[in-house]
Amino acid sequence: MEATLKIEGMTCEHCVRHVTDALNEIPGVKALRVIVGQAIVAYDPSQTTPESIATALKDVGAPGVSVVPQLNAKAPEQKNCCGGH
Ligand SMILES: [Cu+2]
Repeated sequence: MEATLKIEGMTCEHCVRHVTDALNEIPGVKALRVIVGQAIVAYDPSQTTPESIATALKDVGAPGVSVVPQLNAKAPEQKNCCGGH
């Protein structure tokens, strides 16, 4: 699963590295792309949730972390054109 996290309090590349390291230390989480203000992560839903990732980031000093709702979260269901059965 992937999640997009909006992160307040990041201002420079140092913050990016700090957040990236923190993400990669969370069991089941891999930082895919981290930029100032935002992180995209891959996570194992059996080990963690976006909410607990956000909590972990707050613990390492990112003051405001919110999980961006995945607008396309339902896409993988792939209902077929006749409405399924
Ligand atoms: Cu910084």
